[in-house]
Amino acid sequence: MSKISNMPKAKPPLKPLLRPLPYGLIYKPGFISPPAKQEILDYLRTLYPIWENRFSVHNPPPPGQSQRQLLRPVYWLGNWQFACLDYYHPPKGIEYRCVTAEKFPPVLQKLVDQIESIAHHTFNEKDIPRGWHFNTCLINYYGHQLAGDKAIDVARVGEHKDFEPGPVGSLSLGERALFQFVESQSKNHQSHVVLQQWLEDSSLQLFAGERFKKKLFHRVQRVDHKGEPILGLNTEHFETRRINFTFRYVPDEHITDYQKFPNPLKEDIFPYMKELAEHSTFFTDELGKDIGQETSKV
Ligand SMILES: O=C(O)CCC(=O)C(=O)O
Repeated sequence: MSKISNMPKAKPPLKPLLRPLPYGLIYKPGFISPPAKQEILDYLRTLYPIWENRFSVHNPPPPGQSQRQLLRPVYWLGNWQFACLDYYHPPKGIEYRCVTAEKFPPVLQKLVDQIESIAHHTFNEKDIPRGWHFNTCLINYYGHQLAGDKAIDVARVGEHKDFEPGPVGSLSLGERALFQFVESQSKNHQSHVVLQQWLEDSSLQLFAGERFKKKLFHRVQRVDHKGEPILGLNTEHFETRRINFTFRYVPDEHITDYQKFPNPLKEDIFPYMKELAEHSTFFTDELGKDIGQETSKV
């Protein structure tokens, strides 16, 4: 008998327990390095997200619906799709939906370049429209609304589709979120969960194609509540425990400077532009250009 047989067997190296995901879906835990995460958090602490209403004077609630505030503070980069402008929704809803906004900071641009390259290497050409690149980012803050002595958990997003053409890339920071792709026949039918994925801190998710991007809806069902909130963010009366960035593509010709918007729509979004301008030289300049234009006409 060899001595070796009495020795404890060497354990096989631990493999990450990753299931093979179907075509159209990519998930990479740990995609954001710790230094990049720190840089993103430092950047987030310079932003002042806003609370938007879903409707406005010139886009009032349809019959049966009433004015409501979005469930979370948001910030957009590249272009701002104010909820009251009804979001970018081709083929019909393309004009005056996207207002020119601030550029991505270098740390996000670097990650975006990597994500685009992953998309080109993984997805079929037919699922990547000509000219596709990430030029739009929605930053969603998930957490608790603090109202007096009450803390209301609003960390969820109802089922919807992102209508911008091509793949969508999503980066997550903070507590993990349960993200679901669902099949939905109508508002009166219960949706059926097709696939769900926990989106962890520092992870990347990318989705594209007929099934995950075009056919299925997606939603955030809940966000864990196990760690500490993310501190130092400028979200008054709101405790944030997760931040998500979704990167999208809007063709440049559908992104319009504020000063070029028709007056009724300008009136609707002016209060938001003003609020953003309180902390952003970019938005101050955009409003300034508009005033310049008005006076130059006189
Ligand atoms: O927070 C997330 O993971 C997803 C956000 C989302 O669905 C969206 O921005 O459209």
